[in-house]
Amino acid sequence: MRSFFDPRQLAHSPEVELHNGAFQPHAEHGGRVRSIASALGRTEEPADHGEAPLLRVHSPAYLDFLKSAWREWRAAGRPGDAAAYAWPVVRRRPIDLDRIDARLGRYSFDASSPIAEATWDSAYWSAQTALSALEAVLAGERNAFALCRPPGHHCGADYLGGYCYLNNAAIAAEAALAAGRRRIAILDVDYHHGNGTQDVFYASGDVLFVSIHADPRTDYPYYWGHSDEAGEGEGEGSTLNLPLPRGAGRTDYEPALGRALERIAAFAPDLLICSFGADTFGGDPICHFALEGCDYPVLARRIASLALPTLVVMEGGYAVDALGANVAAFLSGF
Ligand code: OKP
Ligand code: ZN
Repeated sequence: MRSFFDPRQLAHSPEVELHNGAFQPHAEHGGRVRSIASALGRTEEPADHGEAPLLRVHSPAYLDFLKSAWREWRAAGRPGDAAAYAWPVVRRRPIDLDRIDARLGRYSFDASSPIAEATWDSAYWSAQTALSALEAVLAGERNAFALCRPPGHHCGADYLGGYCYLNNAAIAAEAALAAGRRRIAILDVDYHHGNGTQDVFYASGDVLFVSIHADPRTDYPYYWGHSDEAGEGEGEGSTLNLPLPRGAGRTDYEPALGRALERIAAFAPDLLICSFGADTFGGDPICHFALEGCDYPVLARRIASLALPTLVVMEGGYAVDALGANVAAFLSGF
């Protein structure tokens, strides 16, 4: 399978994240994709598609914020990376405030995604990586893999969070629609619910979003991913959430995947985008499923049995020692 990767994605390196009440080294570090890239061997560098495809998903004000937040933070005399600590849960005033602290809260939903000096650049090339892999599929390649980092599925049109700044899968889906594809299915098989992707397409009937993830009653991101969220308006029925309990292994995962694939097949899309996280692995340090390395080719073969042109986009996965092998195992199933 052709794989795309840009080393500029390595530059993003927030020092710490707030995790379980303490500042800890950031789990989403460059070593993750280094491990994957070396397991894959050959990768291709993406072309630059510019900002227009990003603006099909994200608001101009949000992109301006992402580009300037770190500099504004430092200009305000702050140490370290730009990170939110106050959120406008109750929006009593128009939120377009000048103060960097206020804007950080306005454009984020959690404290796990600091903006470091190189964050914009890495997120930009992460999105370009997805767009270039998509281009290969649109040009006739059966499948392609986008080794994206930082990941994307938690961020929405105008908010970041969950290590995500630009929604790579959503940007690829919008680009595919702009290129004339009519119906896109997104299958999100990261451990965490892809709340950002769900939000972007919640009212869209031409993009089906299906996600298998840890039950948000016990797991991040808590406020999205429950089984009664099914879409709204023209998108009514085009969201399907399949939460699983902590501890789920292959025998729990396979029936959920069966339901997901049935729904996708019934939707009859022109293209499948698979948001793939290897944080479903039993050895993952921050997640609680129990998949094994040998399960990944089996699950991937089932997805490939849909026989749809498929773009695989990298999301999470934090067991760095096994990560490269697990991703390679998943891709081998195609
Ligand atoms: C990103 B991806 C729980 C904190 C959760 C954020 C996790 C983001 C995961 N104590 N921190 O979906 O793999
Ligand atoms: Zn995840």
